[in-house]
Amino acid sequence: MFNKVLIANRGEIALRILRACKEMGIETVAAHSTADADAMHVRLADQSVCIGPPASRDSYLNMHEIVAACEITGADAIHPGYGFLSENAKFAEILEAHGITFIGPTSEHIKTMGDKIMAKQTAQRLGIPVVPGSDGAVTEDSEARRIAADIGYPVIIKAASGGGGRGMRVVNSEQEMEVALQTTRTEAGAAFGDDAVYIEKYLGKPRHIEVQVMGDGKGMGVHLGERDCSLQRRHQKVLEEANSPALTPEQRDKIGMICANAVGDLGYSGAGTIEFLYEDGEFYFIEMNTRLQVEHPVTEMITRIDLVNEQLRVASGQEMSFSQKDVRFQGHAIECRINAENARTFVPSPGEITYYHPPGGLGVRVDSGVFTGYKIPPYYDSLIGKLIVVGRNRAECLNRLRRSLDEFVVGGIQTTLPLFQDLVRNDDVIAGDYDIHWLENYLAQTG
Ligand code: MV4
Repeated sequence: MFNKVLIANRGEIALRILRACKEMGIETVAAHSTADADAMHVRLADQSVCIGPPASRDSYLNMHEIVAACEITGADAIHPGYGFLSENAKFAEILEAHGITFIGPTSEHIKTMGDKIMAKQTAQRLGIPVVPGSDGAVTEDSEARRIAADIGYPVIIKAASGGGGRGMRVVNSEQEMEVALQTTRTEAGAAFGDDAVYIEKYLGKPRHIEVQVMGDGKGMGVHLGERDCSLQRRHQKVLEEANSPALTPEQRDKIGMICANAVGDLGYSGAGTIEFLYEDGEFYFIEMNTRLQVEHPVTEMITRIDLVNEQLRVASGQEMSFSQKDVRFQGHAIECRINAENARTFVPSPGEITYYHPPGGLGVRVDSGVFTGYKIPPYYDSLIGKLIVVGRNRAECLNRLRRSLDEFVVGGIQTTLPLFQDLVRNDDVIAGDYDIHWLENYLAQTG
């Protein structure tokens, strides 16, 4: 196992990683920007190193400063968290060259999954169901029209280097194809330096369901069930739950085992998430994320497996602490992302938290780094914490979530807590009856 891990991230996830390290007797180094000198994880870490000014590109994205911080402190591994350098193949490659362990998959696996065309071809080869569409990149109008006529309109054009909702365009008829193809290519070239695009059948009312996987890098893969992340706004997830209210145990086992076997065959190492659109009882692969995700706690709450602990084990060459037969899904968990934003306009609300009272009690977990007197800097993502609630079933989970939200007080700034107060009392949310467009429609209707 590692002696010392450098945490190349900030906020709640930096604290989450620090906690796992502490429980495993691993020393920690917090690599932080000047704006985060007073952060909770910096105070709790064994050592801290300032890696630059507030702007992310000069600190949390500054590979050379981070490698230098590693060498100064003698850290033998880096945990990248999510965002920032977590899916940067070049960073993983640099660390490989420096003999520092990147806590995540190989740079090759990151590269493959970062290219959405390669990712889809790899998924298909491994037996994962994919969305019908072009076999690889499409360059000619005639080819695009032939494929679209074949699968039927509407179709969606996606940039190979896009992902997470960037570089996509829906095409409703053949007349729109030429302009749409040209525009998407040009935009992709400008945004990603790669104008390769591909075509898929457009699914109109899917759910977003993702499967948590882990590989040991030696051919063993496991799945930890799925999360339903359909409640989102502008490709930002708002509320996530495990299990998905839409799946039966048989469906879970089937898609889960397909993913577990695929990850094993790939020789994948560490935690990953295989994202699907789910419509009319069918799964369609869209992307694979090669990092720990924001919403990983809902999986932890229903499996009682510490995903960061397992990442550290696998990255250091140990076996995972469990195998597939040990995985049991018990109860139901929901996560609410608490952002420092106005709950209706989503305008960021940085500043001083003058009062902070998180909820507690049975089945309640709050992952956050904030406290009374903490000043939220304006330079980063507005996520300030996550409320995660677990119950023996979905109804109990929702009751517990309602009372937890009633207890949660954050003063001095605006947060998204009032939105959740409304959502947990909505009939569709209570019934689990929503797709990826539900929240945006709800927000448009309720003003
Ligand atoms: C789609 C789709 C419909 N059909 N692909 C958006 C993010 C990116 N990961 C994939 N996305 C979509 N791909 C096909 N063939 C609809 C979306 C989509 C979406 C997906 C997941 C969660 C929220 C979404 C919101 C709008 C569109």
